[in-house]
Amino acid sequence: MAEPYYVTTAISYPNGKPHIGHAYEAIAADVIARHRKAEGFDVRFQTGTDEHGLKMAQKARDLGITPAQLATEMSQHFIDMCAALNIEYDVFIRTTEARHHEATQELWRRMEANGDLYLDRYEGWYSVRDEAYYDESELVAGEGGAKLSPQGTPVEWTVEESWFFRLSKYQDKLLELYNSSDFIRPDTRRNEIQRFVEGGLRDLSVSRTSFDWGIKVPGSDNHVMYVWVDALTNYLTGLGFPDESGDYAKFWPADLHLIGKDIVRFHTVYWPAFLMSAGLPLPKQVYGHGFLLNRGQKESKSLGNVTDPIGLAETFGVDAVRYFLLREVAFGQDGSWSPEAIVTRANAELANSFGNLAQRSLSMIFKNLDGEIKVGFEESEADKALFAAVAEGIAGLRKSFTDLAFSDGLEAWMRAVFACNQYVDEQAPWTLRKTDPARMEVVLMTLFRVVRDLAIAVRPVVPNSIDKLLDQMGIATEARGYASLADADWFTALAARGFKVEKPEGVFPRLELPEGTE
Ligand code: ME8
Repeated sequence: MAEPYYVTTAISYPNGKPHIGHAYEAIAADVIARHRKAEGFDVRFQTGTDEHGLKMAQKARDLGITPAQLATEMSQHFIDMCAALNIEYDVFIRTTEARHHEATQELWRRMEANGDLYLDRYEGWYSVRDEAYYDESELVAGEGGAKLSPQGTPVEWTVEESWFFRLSKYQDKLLELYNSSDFIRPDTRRNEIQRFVEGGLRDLSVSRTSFDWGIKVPGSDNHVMYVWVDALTNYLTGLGFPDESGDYAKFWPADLHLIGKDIVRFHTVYWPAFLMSAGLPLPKQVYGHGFLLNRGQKESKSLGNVTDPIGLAETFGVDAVRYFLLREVAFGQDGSWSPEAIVTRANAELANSFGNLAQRSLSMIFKNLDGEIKVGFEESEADKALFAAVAEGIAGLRKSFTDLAFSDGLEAWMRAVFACNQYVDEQAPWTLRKTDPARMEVVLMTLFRVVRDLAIAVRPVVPNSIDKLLDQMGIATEARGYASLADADWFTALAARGFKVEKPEGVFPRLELPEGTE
């Protein structure tokens, strides 16, 4: 039976439309899910929206609608974004769903049963924008001496009765977790969190009484849970928890929570502590990716540089955007995008290198061999060397993708593409056509085989385009996973069933900068 693999994104606050950061995270998670599927895993991929909390309540009040209306309207934009970006999730969770209230209340009861929840009075700083409590010592001075959170957001002094979670009790266990596993990646984030926890943990305020847009605390009706207790539990809800059979039994603990660097503390301090308290297994890994900037600047409403990811996919094509984001940014670090950078990268690597290789290989087979697949010839040293170079590139891609080093993986793949283009130039099949037609056949068939292999390898990143290409090459949908790379018979089987290459159509168009780009 296939090994299960469970990957999640953060669930987004639908207090506005999705931005490029949401798109980036969804695309990265989607590539991880597709890569694991191609490797043969039984994959579960979950994303969704985080609909409670003060931030949502305040935004709805500003707009003069209810938080439920805001959540429903805005959540749809995230669903639409996923469709536009070809994000193949299994579950899209909304935290306002009844099943999620049930799961979260059950987690609460288990933490309470373990003696980790007590009622007290909270007095301290809260940032609505971060939905986070901060210590006085963590605050920084803003303009005119205003107190700001370490993320630069406004904080307000809050005093209210609150339930507390005994976070302090988990300090040693958390440090042990960080030291004994790859729980937090990359290392920079691990070090950051380790220092924070070593500095000492205070008990955490986990309920609020000053507003009611949230999940009710069991047996304490005037309290709603702190939105992060609610939000983090989504990862269990989507598997059917508190029912611990079925999907939960199969997929929990999660293999990977993919999130951005600003919410690592919630996922690597609070979340494992809640789970330890409730006696549930911990996720295997939390990866905090970097931020995506617009020409080096954070996108914000006040700068007027907020990008609509759906528009981006419409302008450049979804696969060019997906490829660009994973190729350009060293995963884990911050990265920048611009229209020029997308166009340059997509044209150089997708259109001119791989696209051109595929297009000219198929065209020559169509024109010179009447589209026929030929078998039963001797490979020369040059052919063998090319197969080896391609196998090496693909092995590099697979290893790097498993390690979430997407840019390295695509670079290894590109090296193999370059080797193929060099082979075409050196073998010059257009000359062989006149001088040695038998050798030309071998060269063209070698190209057909390596193009198919390279296409399968990069399919998780640019699935639409690759599927169009593989359709033209007669490769069945179920033969597009990495296992097919090891199938020694595919090529003779294709010839045996009389498959012929038709006049090919390019699948990676050359892009132009949209008019009006500065
Ligand atoms: O934090 N570049 O929601 P969110 C890359 N609801 N990633 C970015 C980014 C950027 N410029 N801006 C934000 C929340 N992100 C919570 C999560 S999970 C149980 C609850 C990432 O809508 C951010 O780091 O503010 C997070 O992983 C995701 O987008 C959603 O952010």
